Amino acid sequence: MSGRSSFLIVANRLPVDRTLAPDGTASWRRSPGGLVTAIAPVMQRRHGAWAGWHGAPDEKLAPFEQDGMSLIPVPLSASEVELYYEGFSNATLWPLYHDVVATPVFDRKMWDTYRMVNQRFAEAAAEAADEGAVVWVQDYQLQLVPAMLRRLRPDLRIGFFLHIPFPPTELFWRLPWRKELVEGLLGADLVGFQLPGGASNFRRLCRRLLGLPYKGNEIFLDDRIVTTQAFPISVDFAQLDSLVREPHIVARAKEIRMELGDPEHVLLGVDRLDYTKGIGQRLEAFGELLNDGRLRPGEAVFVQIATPSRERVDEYRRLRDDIELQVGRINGEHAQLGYQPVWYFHQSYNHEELAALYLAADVMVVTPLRDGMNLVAKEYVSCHHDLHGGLVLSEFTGAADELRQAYLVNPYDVEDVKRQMLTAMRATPHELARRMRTMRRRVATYDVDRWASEFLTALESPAAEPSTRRSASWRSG
Ligand code: ADQ
Repeated sequence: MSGRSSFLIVANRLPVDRTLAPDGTASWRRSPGGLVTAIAPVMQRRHGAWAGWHGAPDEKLAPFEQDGMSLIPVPLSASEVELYYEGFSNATLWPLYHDVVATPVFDRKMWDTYRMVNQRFAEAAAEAADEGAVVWVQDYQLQLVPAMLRRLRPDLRIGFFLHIPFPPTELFWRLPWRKELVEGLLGADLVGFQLPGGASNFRRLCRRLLGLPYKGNEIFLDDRIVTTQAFPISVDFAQLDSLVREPHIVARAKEIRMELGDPEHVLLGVDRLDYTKGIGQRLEAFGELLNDGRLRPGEAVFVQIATPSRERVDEYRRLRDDIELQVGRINGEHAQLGYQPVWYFHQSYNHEELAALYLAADVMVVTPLRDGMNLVAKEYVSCHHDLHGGLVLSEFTGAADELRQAYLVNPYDVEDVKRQMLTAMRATPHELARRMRTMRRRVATYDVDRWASEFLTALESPAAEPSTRRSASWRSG
């Protein structure tokens, strides 16, 4: 099977974006983000390949090379993008897995398309993988791929990682196609989750839905064992830490504060514009602090960066209108000549500008209603070698499990959010440094490299090998 890869990533998107030069020529640029950075060295070492959609509907592209990676574009038609991606992935699974904070859509056509597209990804992977290769499937858009791929290629070692939370049985149970989805995941040798809670939700579900026994991390199928385990994802700490020490980033951070009118406190939110992120909740808290007079006019500004996201899904369009109305109200009521309380940007930023913003912010406000991990919180911590800065962090993020020294909040409790925002603003430098030091130690130790290498080590350990059969002395536990 020469020309095939011994290491393969399968993800909804390829790790590249197409850019158009003014003269119309197209080229590919590596997308920003920790996943590619963490995996790139492994890809180069093992002649790795990556199968995923290239981002343009109704276009078929031949495989190509970029940055030492073989990229295998998986085509999607416009209607598949609508039904598989915007539909089943983002209007059904996304809200269902995030505590049903929006109502999931259950639509048979969406499901049929999801299944069909997952089959296409599995076939692309089967075609590209060398004998005995390691295949790592990513995220909720491709939950059927592990079983489909195993059927085509039983020789492979298959891992799956879910980037979003895995819900409790009671919520998952609503899904009309619950059995197929769980069987899809069980095609993997190793199923990874952000938190131990997600892994145990999954094991309990397998027992209740399929009657499968488990012990510890292992689920026992008739002929093999599936390992389930938490691998909390992280960021490239060293890269961010050195970036914010560069003079041009330091200068830019100072400039940002000046441009905001040099207030005492700069509060910052950075998110994809998504209803799970609790953007409305934090703006409400900030607005009330101004209404109550607990913040003096001019004392603090709130900068909210909201990356455009899933703009063709109804719920996201409504969210954008709601947030913009809320920002307009707060500014209408509290702005003065020379003072604007909320600065709202519906834009994407490059990583240098984002790093300067993190460095400029005294308080980072991260208030999701539910979030698998939340990398923004870890990025903020990585950018504060000055040990200045307070992190207000929702208890409902995966990151809250590790960053215990944050100012933890229940985002549903507006008084709690207000109190913790104020506490962070009024904290002494000594108190901020104490908290920040511990959080930085954690992120520096568990960075994204460690995440990837721990996952791959577990996937390739003998216990996870597909041939493993055990006459295990398990109990149904
Ligand atoms: P997301 O829901 O996208 O990720 P998050 O973990 O915060 O959430 O990652 C967002 C990333 O986008 C960060 O790296 C951030 O810097 C970047 N970003 C945000 N706004 C930006 C902007 N305006 N311009 C440029 N970059 C911006 C999903 C799950 C999370 C999980 C991750 C990784 O929902 O829970 O942490 O995957 O597994």
